[in-house]
Amino acid sequence: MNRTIPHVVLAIGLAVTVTAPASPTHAFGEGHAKRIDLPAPSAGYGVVRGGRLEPGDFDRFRVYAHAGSLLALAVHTHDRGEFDDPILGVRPPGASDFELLSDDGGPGFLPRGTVAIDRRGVWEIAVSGFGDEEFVGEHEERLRYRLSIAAIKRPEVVHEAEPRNDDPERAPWLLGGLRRWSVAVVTGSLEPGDIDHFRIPGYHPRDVEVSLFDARGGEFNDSVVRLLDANGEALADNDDGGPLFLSNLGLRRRCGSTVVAIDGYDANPEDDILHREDFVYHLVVTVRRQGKWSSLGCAKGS
Ligand SMILES: [Ca+2]
Ligand SMILES: [Ca+2]
Ligand SMILES: [Ca+2]
Ligand SMILES: [Ca+2]
Repeated sequence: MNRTIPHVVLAIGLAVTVTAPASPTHAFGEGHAKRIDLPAPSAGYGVVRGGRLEPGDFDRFRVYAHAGSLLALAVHTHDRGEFDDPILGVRPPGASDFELLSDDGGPGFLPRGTVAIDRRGVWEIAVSGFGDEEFVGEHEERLRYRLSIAAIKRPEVVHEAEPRNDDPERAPWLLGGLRRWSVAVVTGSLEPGDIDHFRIPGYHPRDVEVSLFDARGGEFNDSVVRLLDANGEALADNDDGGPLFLSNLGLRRRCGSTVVAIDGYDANPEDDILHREDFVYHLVVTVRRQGKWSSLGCAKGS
């Protein structure tokens, strides 16, 4: 099959641009020309691309990445991985083997993970169905997905508005929320007993997806993530959605701001000792605005 690969340029320090292939292969957003201006300041830049898989099909995306950066990738589906089972691969420039091969990083059967970029150039991201680890289309999956691609330019640099983020009412705002898709990337640090909050504005009905990553695939670090409304009421929480002990979750919000709380797993919540987690994390928040701005906007102050 004569495939045209969408080329996503994550130009660190500049707006993200996506150049259109000569003939888009799918109608569901793969390969359509688009320019996305991302909010600043941010630890990195992100884009979301929609795709569709059917038996015999696989999708490839090309991302220009800089040495020293980190790619954080997540595939989302409507059923949050309950039945859909895609896989994800990342191949370095000029390499024949995939460096990241993720099947069920989480939640459910969905893949996600990070790749440390050790050389500048065009990295290939491939999405296919369960069992197709050669990425040639040999699978039986039939699904629509969204691929969230975040490039963290300096993964060792923490900026999370500490100690202001201890207080949900003073926490930094993420995302303007005015675009159809928005991606925010924060590099933060959890120290024993620490909790970090970030706020997402509530101008609009929207789908919110929150993924927490570290540089080692969650093998040693154990987060808990909660979503709260502006009054501190719990909307959703997740402990080990994946990868491994890291957390991810999503929900649809009608109106009102949403607070993301990053906490460490506390093995004994009844005692006076708070969590002992101590690690640098990368938080990727993806917001998809629902409906038209003019007709579905939320009341001011909601
Ligand atoms: Ca899978
Ligand atoms: Ca912190
Ligand atoms: Ca904090
Ligand atoms: Ca956990």
